[in-house]
Amino acid sequence: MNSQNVVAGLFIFFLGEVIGQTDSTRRGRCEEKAALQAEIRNFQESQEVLRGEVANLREALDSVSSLVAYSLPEDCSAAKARGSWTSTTMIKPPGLPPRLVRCEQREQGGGWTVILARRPTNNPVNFNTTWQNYKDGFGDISEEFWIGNEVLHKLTREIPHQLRVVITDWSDTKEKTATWNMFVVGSEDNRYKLGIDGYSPHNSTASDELQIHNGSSFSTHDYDNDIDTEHCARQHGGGWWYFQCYTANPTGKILMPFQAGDHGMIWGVHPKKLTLRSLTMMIRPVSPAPYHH
Ligand SMILES: [Ca+2]
Repeated sequence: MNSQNVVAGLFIFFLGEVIGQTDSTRRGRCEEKAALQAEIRNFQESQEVLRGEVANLREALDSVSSLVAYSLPEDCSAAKARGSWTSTTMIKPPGLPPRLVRCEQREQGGGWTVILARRPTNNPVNFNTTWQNYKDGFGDISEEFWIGNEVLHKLTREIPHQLRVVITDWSDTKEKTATWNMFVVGSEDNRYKLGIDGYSPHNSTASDELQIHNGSSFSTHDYDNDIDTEHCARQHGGGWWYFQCYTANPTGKILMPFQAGDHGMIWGVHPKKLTLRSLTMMIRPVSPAPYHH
């Protein structure tokens, strides 16, 4: 064998080795690819399983939430009937989702759901607001708020309710109160029309400034439903059952004693007109705990 043949033989040998190695690398890559594909399949399968479990959990959570909602009291009188004395209570009004409300459980036997609260505060709530806000309710239930016209309608549409008002004015910080034995709020289609009657003079130290609002539609600065040629809500700065325009303006601005103006939180007309410092309105069923599931 001459040296040329040796070189050729070596060359062929190394070429064979290189080709063999390339083949094994290719085989290795194929195996890796198959393993990766299997892992991806496994991952996809476990993802499907997880998705199923999340759906099951969601379903379980829904039924727990509806159970909780079902077991909540419909209003503060139902809460009182179950022995609740707390002022902040989660209720489930008929036909509406659960919501936090303020209850008055001590005054006059309790069971009152507070629907409007006003008092001087460092963070006054803007009551000169939209139809939508008055529909849904707004403010802070530990300070100033409006409960919402939809809640008022749903609570009062089937169950006879009474209304109680507690006011103070700047000249006399002693509370004055008044009670009406009929209070009902119509649907939004009826522009949340007010029904009020049955002022009880023997039970009241505040004058009846609401009876005259009976039958009025609700108005806000973006909806003029009053019978006046003017837009009472814009003129007087609240959302209310204005007519021509008011004898009580509970959602007006809280004015200081030295201020004056018809846009204020006013109770009554001259010479009985009071500029109010605080006001609370609350309702309860005439008969206790009348709701049925
Ligand atoms: Ca008008």
